[in-house]
Amino acid sequence: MDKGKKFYITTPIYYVNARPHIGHAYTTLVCDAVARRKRLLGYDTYFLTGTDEHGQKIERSATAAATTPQKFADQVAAEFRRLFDRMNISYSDFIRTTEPRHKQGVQELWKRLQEKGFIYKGTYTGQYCVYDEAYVDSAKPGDPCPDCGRITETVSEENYYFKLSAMAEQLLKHYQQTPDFIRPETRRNEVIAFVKGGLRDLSISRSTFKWGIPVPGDPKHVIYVWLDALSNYATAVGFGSKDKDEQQKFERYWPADVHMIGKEIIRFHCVYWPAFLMAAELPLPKAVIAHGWLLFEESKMSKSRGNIVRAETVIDVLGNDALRYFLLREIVFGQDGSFSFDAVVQRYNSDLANDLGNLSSRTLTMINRYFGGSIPYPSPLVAKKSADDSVREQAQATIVEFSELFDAYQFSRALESAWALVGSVNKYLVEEEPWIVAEKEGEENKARLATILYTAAEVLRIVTALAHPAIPESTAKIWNQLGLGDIDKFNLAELKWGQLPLGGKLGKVEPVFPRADKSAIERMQRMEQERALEKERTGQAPQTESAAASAAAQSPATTAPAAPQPAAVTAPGASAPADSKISIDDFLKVEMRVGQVKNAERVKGADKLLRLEVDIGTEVRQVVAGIALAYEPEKLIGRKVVIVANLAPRKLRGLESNGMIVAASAGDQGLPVLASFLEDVPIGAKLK
Ligand code: ME8
Repeated sequence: MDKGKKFYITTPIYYVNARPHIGHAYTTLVCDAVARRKRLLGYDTYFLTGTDEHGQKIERSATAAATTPQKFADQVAAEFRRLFDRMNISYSDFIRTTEPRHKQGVQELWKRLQEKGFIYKGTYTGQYCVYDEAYVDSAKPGDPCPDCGRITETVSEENYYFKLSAMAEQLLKHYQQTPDFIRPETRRNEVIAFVKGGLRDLSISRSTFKWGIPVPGDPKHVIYVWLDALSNYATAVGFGSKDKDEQQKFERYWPADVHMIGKEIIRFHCVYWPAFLMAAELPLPKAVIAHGWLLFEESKMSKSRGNIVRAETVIDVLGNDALRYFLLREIVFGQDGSFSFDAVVQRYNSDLANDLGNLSSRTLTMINRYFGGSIPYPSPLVAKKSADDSVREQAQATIVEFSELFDAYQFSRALESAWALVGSVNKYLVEEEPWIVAEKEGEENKARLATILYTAAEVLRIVTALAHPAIPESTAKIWNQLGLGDIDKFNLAELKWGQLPLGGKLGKVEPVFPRADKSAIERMQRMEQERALEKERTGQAPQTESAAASAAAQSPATTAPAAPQPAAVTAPGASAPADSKISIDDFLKVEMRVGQVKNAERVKGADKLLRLEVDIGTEVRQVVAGIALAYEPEKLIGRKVVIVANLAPRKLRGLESNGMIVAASAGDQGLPVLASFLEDVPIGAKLK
């Protein structure tokens, strides 16, 4: 390995208030693909991911889950790590912001900022969005956060401030001089406009809660969670450490080459972070690359919206590479893109099972059958055709094109170009009909057969090498079947036509991409549904104030605690921890009404779900409820129920659910028991 070439790439560190979903998996697997390619190209690659564990949001989440913030963080951080291991993510390091190495580094950064005169004390009175852990200078009391829409909270406290206003010019100069610092261009323009609009000093400490890193010399204050979190990129590679090896590590890897993030956290990464680094006189990262959002059912996949899909669901049914290929090929990197189970299965079948899978299995099977499993010698002179040359030329061009596109983060187009080559060679095989040539006698035919199969195998090798960072597991298998050993030892920088060892013995040939049938889609949908209901029933999920609210909002299942708990019915992002009291105003936000079931039927393919039509006086609502294990649909018709009427609608199994039926959870299995009245109550009556 060339020690001179290093590459340091990071994912955001993920909040531990939410369990991982495909959105988190997306950023991480994109970074993984980039890191894998860099490693194959000979770069000394450091790939960092981890979890963001401090702050008011996490403290409240822990309180709501009746546990300590540390235990809470331990549990969710372990879930992230398990998922990334399961996804075969090749991270070099997983940092947790509660680790001593990180705390020490953050305090060191604080001291430097202080020494250089960038920190002062003042009083902050204004609005704060706990969900985004962000100050909202533009908001008045009661206003929603402009980013997430949740109601901001008024805070008034003596804080430490960072002189962000002093950095504007230096930042603008940097954006100007380093056009590649923020990518893509649209995001760069957004950031420039934001900074040109004027920067106010930033409050960088909080004193009204405890869960954070203490301010050096003033432990009544904890360091603002974004200053804490952003520093992870430096502390993970040794910033602030007293250990010599760690210091050398920092020298070696800092600055990061790429911070990969979702577009919603661009301001923190492109304004605050470089400002902190400039003030501390540390080198800036080379690039911040912001991708778009994965959408599900047309809105951003996020826990608070309740429209998440877990990566495990796709992995369980179709494998890691199916998920990776889909996300890299289908989503235009940088833009928002929709996720759907149908589309994953379609892509998997067409590109992997059909195109690459067929190329691999028929080429290798024929080499086994006609050449005893040894790579045949292409005849340089006898029985050549121009079709052979065109395939070779396309392969050579693809190596260049793929590399340029992939290195420019245009994963979809890079894969498209590799698959165009696969398409060409599949067509070549159909036209050259090696299976017919094999039946003909004579040396010339034998030579022709050798050339055709060599050409196909060489394309297979080239595509396998190029696609390895994107779909590492299946390409490692194909590489092995080609008899080439460990693909991770291959030097991708030297990839060119003609490296397939002539006479080389194939490995054991087996299908790599079994076709997925229609039931795959149903299985994934069912798994998602069941996992959501299961978590809700067993309460295994770490419940945050917004988690609890979104659990109520998200799922029509009524196997949740008996009646809506106060914490479960505050709006997402609302501030009441479960063990504290809520005001009557909070309670009144929940609109509960008496409804009458007009119609009820089972939801096809979902054991636990019923589709109900419920008359609530002013209208008839469709509600999808997880009560099928306890109630026969026919017996519900005419029954009066209690419905939470002002929940955001949610789709389940393609059906929109408009509200939640209130039920107790009873017995060992937590079966639902519908709330009801002894006296007769009119339809539409409000509960209060
Ligand atoms: O923001 N589509 O953490 P977070 C695409 N702790 N990517 C998505 C996504 C979606 N629907 N949902 C999440 C934080 N992501 C802070 C970061 S860094 C110093 C601190 C990905 O748990 C995407 O990368 O909210 C996004 O930026 C990140 O998860 C947000 O994770």
